[in-house]
Amino acid sequence: MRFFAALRLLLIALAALASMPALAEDGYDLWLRYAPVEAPWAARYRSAATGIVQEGDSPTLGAARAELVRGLGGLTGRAVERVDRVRNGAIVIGTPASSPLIAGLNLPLTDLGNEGFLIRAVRIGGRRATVIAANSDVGVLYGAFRLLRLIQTRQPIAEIDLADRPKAEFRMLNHWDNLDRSIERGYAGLSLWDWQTLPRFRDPRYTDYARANASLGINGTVLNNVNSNADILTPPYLEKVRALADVFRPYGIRVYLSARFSAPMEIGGLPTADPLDPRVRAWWRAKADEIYRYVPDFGGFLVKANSEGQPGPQDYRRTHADGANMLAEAVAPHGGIVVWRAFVYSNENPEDRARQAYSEFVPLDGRFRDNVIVQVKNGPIDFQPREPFSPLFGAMPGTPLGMEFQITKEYLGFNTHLAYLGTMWEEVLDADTHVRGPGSTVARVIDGQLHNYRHTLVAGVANIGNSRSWSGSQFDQANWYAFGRFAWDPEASARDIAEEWTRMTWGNDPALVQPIVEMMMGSREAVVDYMNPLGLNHLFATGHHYGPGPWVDDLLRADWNPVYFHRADAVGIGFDRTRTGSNAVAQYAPAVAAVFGDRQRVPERFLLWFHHVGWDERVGSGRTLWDELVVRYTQGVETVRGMARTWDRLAPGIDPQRHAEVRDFLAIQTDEATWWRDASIAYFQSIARRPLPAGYAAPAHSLDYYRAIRTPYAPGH
Ligand code: BDP
Repeated sequence: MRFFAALRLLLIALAALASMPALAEDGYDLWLRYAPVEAPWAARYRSAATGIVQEGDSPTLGAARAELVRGLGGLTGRAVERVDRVRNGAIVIGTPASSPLIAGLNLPLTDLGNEGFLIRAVRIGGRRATVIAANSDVGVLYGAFRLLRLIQTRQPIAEIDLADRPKAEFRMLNHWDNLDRSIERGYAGLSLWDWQTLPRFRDPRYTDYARANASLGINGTVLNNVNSNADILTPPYLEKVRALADVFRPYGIRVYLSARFSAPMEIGGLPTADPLDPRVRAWWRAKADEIYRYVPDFGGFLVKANSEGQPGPQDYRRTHADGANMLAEAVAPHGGIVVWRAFVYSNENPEDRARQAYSEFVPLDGRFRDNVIVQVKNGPIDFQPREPFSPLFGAMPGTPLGMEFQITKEYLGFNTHLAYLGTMWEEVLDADTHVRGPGSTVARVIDGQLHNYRHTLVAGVANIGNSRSWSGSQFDQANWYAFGRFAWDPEASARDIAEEWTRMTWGNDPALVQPIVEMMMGSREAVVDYMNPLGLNHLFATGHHYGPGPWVDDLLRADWNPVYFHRADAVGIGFDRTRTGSNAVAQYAPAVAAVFGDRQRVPERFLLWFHHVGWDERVGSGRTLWDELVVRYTQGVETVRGMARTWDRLAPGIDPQRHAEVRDFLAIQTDEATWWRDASIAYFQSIARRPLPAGYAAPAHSLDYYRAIRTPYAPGH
């Protein structure tokens, strides 16, 4: 009797343990947690993963195998080792060149390019096996990560036959990291790159960083800030850059550097940086040769020139093409590329800031060397919570244009606000430029289909630092993840990506997956609502961009002031960019311009981006514009409260440390969303001079109170 009672207790205790979420996760493992698969699936996956056959060897094949050993071991709860010959359930990895077994299978690999892969269930000598085959070792690595993802998200693999390849050639992170390890617009701690202890000490995190990127197919990383320091190009730093490149190479990741245009003067002792001066050209050629001696597969340069005070070719009355081509000529013999940013605007130029990049770059179409890519921010202004797509997309058929997304949430609540950016990027990529008729989406510009670009690029400003969770918050990991997935496939679905990430990061229980995905899918719209509804933008506090500052009107440059962007007056609010205003609409294809330029047809989400609208004019809901603004601001806060409630309910299924962090961040977000709502309503009400709609609470404080808030130590600045 006592025995059975004790047994019962033991069983209850075991059951409790089994149903308890894994303890003490802090997010370090990202979406590569490889937590054990639950019962019905475990047996299936075990029988399809009994050992790994790898013929031939290379650092990259070794990395692929190591990931499979680690991942399959964790997922199946049983050691999966390298084996010498094919047995039932073996996983065979390699290329036709490295593996006679794979060569003998005559697999259809020709269409997979250099980085694609094939995963297929086959029989080898009568035994069941799964092959991961590719034309290159890095393709095999990507295939290994894909197989693991399928298991992590509980997909059947017994009959698998899956081929995939990336749609963009360059899939690149841009780190805005400084040499003192501060990060411009970084909210996740210090830079991962510990320049002080490099090159000797290679922090194991560098390898985990590479693994995470390779799991998404990210194949390039720019190590330093676009507001760059020429010292990165000097030998002591090139030694350190080499060490990082050596760690990343097996994972298919090339290193790039942001080049300071005036470097020939600062570290080269020349009196000029004029791109047409032969001494300057010779200096850059020699510098490129030197860099390639350190890093033979160096990717090339990223350049921010003549933008926000950075030096550039226009200092010498040369064009962006002159500047880019000089650098392109220097790296061309080594197979490098130059990524030249189109984020330019000038104070002397009174033209609407939304028009300036187009005005400067379109006349240069076709004038760039063939190893130059022009990198364009998604919208015409600057990474705002919502912008229409940049009119440059579709307007430069003779110049490869790359996409620049901002993963770090400078304008969407730093690391504390839960905002899934997949929906924002999908909105931009799906937007139809109409330049070659309907269906000319931005995605098809970017992946080169539309204009047959010789190079294609998707870049993202990284949100990665040395915080334990890498991104400064659990949910910001989803943005790193989504960026990588969209870079691989610009036509991917934000919802599918959110679901994948959720399954890998939080668990496969539908009771978790469904509510978390719903939270994510609505989260960015909530930020738009409580910060910048109905097409408003750039209403942030000065410098650090933390919190609202719609009243700011005293900055040096007109187009740094929020009042420049919202143009609220006694009559109404919004920037007239139609023919009666700046006519920025004319930079879009006629079919698009006709919609954006028409007050009746413009999508409401862009209403005040393109139109100055009277406070009492009616909008889609039937309310007046003023009432609608108040409703949207309030709705944004309500959505955040709803996310917090959902999250509380999910506590039993989530490990305590990660759950608590998200819970507390949602509380911060609730406070800050309320701050945004109240401050914005207080300010706009002082101009509109209209009462709040019935049932909507007045701001908690006076306008003066909000105007007096100062936060000089806000991060990232
Ligand atoms: C702005 C950021 C600034 C960057 C700039 C850029 O506030 O820190 O240097 O973008 O992209 O949004 O160059």
